[in-house]
This record gives sequence, structure tokens and C-alpha cells, in this order.
Amino acid sequence: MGSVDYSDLTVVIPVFNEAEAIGLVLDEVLAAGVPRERILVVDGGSTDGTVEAASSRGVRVVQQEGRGKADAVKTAARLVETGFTLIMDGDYTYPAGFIQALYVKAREGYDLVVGWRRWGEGSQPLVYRLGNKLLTFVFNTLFATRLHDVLSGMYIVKTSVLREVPFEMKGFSVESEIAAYAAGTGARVAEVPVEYRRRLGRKKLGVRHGLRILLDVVRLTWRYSPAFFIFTLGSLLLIPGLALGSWVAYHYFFTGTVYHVKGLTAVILTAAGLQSLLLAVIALYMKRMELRILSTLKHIDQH
Ligand SMILES: Nc1nc2c(ncn2[C@@H]2O[C@H](COP(=O)(O)OP(=O)(O)OP(=O)(O)O)[C@@H](O)[C@H]2O)c(=O)[nH]1
Ligand SMILES: [Mg+2]
Repeated sequence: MGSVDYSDLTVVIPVFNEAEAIGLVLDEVLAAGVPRERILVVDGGSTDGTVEAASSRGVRVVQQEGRGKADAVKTAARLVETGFTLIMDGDYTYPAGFIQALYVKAREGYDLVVGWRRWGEGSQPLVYRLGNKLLTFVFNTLFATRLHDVLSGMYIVKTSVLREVPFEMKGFSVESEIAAYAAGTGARVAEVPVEYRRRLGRKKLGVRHGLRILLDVVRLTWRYSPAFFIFTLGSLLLIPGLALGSWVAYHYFFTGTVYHVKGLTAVILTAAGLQSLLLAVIALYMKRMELRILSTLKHIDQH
């Protein structure tokens, strides 16, 4: 373990009321060989003694600007002085022993290396894991990626890339935004399996947060793939079109009544909806092709 030189890495730990966990997390990170001065704890206004517990380990603790986890990462992005930034949660879910594997991978030439969570026994309820799977699936479809775990809370980013991220999403959508930025700009992305343990301290996240992230993944599509977004919206015309069409057909066949205007409206809505749907599919494929070409070009550029 001691063979890795961590001088170009900063470990950033965003925390909000993690007094129960942060001390142990820091002990683990130090034991993994990361120098004390290369650890940065970004606090979001904890009131439970988190800051004191972190400071007692002799690491740098700063108060974040703004609110939520995204603003904490944004604050860190400005402060980090090394070439690579590793972000990990401060709730003891990610074993620090995996820092080495992520760092070694990043140094092979990746802009983003995500810790792909292998869920430990009872580490998270089923609904949380399914939510993660669903969000990753939506993300992969929209961004032409083949990631296993977009929302992991442990990942390494090249600091220069992290600084380019617009940080338009708030709170827990920061991971999807970083991944979207990387995928959307042809950055090289890799994954390394990491163990995921049950958190220490009280769980704060619920289904509401998952829905918020889903909404933000859709918003990210608007930013990185607007044509797809617009045509997808257009394809929603299919719903009233088909409903109205069925209603008109029902009356035509069962009561003999013919509704001309409603019938015509149904045809127009359905036709417009179908066209939008097809264009959405084409826009998505063109975008994915663009992303792949961009990624290949960047890759060639590096060699
Ligand atoms: N600085 C800062 N850190 C935050 C904020 N909100 C959450 N965090 C930290 O971000 C990390 C991830 O948050 P968690 O609450 O563990 O989110 P989660 O892992 O999706 O959900 P859990 O199942 O509750 O663990 C933890 O270290 C939190 O303490 C915030 O507003 N500011
Ligand atoms: Mg957690």
C-alpha cells in the first residue's frame, strides 16, 4: 500500500452532521496512506460536533459556500491544488482502502474514475438500490455511456475537469452533473468496484431526493442534448392524439356517430406526436454518435 505516491491527490470529504462517522473515516483515509495535508473536509454547517471531530485529526476543515452537497464540491474545486481530486462521503460507507485502486486507475489517463458500489449486506434498502439502477439506466440511455453506478459518492476527477463543471444542479445531483459533463464533453471515464457499507449515523435521504435527481438528469439532457429533449416533449402529443382517436373510433363503430373535427384533431395530434417520437430517436442517436466521436478524438489527442 505504501508504494503509491499521493502527492498529486487531494481527498475531499463533504460532511453535514456526521459526528458519528467522520473521525473513523479520517482515521481510515490516513491509514490508507494519504498525507494529512492532502485531506480537505468541507462542512455544510454541521451542528453536532463534526467540525471538532474532523479538526482533532489535524486535517484542513473549511466551511462551504452556498448550500447542499453540490456547493460543497464546488467550494472544494476552487481550493484543491493537486492534479486529481477524490471525493468521498463522510458517513463511513466507502472504505478508504479503495482510494489506491481509484487513483491508480485515474493515473492511467482517465478524467473521471467512479467507484462502482458493490452493495454490502443490508447497506441500503432495496428501493434505494432500485432507484440507483433506474437513474443509472436513464443516464446511460441519454448519454451513451455504459456506467454501472452514476450516483456513487466516491470518485476521482481530474481537478482541471472538475473546475470546468458548470455546477448548475444542486444538492445530491452533483454526481450526475459531473458524470454528464464528462460524458457530454468526451472525457475518458472508467469505473473501479468498491465496497459499500451501511452508513454510520442517521439516514437523511428519501424517495423525494431520488425524484429530484431524476428530474435533474432530465434537465441535464436539456443542457447536453436539447434536440432530443424538445422532440421527446413533442412526442407527448401522441397521448391526447391516441386517446381522442380511440374515443372517435369507439363512437364511429358502436354508435355510428361521426366526429369530423375531433377525428381530424386526433389524426393531426397523432401524426405530429409520431413524427416527434421518430425525430427524438434520431436526435438521440446523432447525439450519442457525436459523443462517441468526441471521445475517440480526445483519446487520439492524448496519444
Ligand atoms: N458539505 C456538505 N455535505 C453534505 C451536505 N449534505 C450531505 N452532505 C454529505 O454528503 C455525503 C453524502 O450524503 P448522504 O446523506 O450520505 O447521502 P446518501 O449516501 O445518498 O444517503 P444515506 O443513505 O443517508 O447515506 C455525506 O458525507 C454527507 O454528510 C451539505 O449540504 N453540505
Ligand atoms: Mg451516505
